[in-house]
Amino acid sequence: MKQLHKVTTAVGLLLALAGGVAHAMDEIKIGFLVKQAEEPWFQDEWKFADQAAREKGFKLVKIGVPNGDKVLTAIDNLSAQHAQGFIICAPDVKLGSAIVAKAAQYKLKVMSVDDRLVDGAGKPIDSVPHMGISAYKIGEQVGSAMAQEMKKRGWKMSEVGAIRLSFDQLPTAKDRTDGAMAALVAAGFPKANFINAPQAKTDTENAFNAANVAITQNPKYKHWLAFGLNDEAVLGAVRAAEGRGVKSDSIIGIGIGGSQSAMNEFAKAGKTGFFGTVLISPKRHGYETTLNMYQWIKAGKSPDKLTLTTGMLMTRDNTAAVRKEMGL
Ligand code: FCA
Repeated sequence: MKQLHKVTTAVGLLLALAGGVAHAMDEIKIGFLVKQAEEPWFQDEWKFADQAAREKGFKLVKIGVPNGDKVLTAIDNLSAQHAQGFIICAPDVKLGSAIVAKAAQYKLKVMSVDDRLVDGAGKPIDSVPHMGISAYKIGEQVGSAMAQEMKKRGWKMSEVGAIRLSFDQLPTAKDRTDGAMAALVAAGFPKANFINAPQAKTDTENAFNAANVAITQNPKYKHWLAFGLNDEAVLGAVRAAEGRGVKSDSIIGIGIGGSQSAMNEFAKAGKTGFFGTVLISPKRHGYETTLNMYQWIKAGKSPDKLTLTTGMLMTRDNTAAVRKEMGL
């Protein structure tokens, strides 16, 4: 009898364990991989992705992937943890084919966010659903807003240098700055007054260094414009201008993003050269992409192939209203 009891207990234990394993395998697990985890934009994306996970009861695995090695290890880890899919903003869009191959090897679904993956020939990989921003159009919003503010301040355009913080190896970055230049030119800004300032990486420090060179080499300008792919780029340029003695009313910097980096700047007691930003939606990019992935895994409903989100100009005068209108 005692023996039989032991056996039934052991069998019961085994069944419970097997059930637990089966449950862990059934559980929906989604990775969210971002290239620059320290950047407030990506923190916000993660925050909204977490919200989706809480609401739907799935597990979200957040991993920072600052380089190609980290990307490949992260995908290995996701597979080992029995995840079924992941969303990625890659540190280099040219990793596209490698990412797609690795995901296929493990039967993981993959979606990209912000930066669209490209193949060996530099062509966007259509088979990977993507959510990005309408880069050129948002760039035009930046350029038009600069032109308008420049006119309001009564600047002579011939005396203004426009620093283009560039990161042309990333298509969305190039489209953003191209859009800004086109809008400025359309408003009568002289093409010769653009100064290209290439960034080695898309963060404030690299933008600072690039802008510093641009300003030092162009002492003839009285006033400055600064634009780039994100708020960090423009903040770098604004800090560099301050360092070179440019007063805040002699520079108009307009970024793209609108997360904490911009909010901190607007919260400062005195106005700085960071005049505004085009607010984009971390909620759509974090919450919606994750939810799309969840429905893809759970119900086989594949996400739209391409979604491009819009933005709204935000300055220190209308921060609360614009954030509200964007649902933030
Ligand atoms: C790119 C930029 C980020 C953010 C995002 C929407 O990934 O590097 O700063 O602007 O697009």
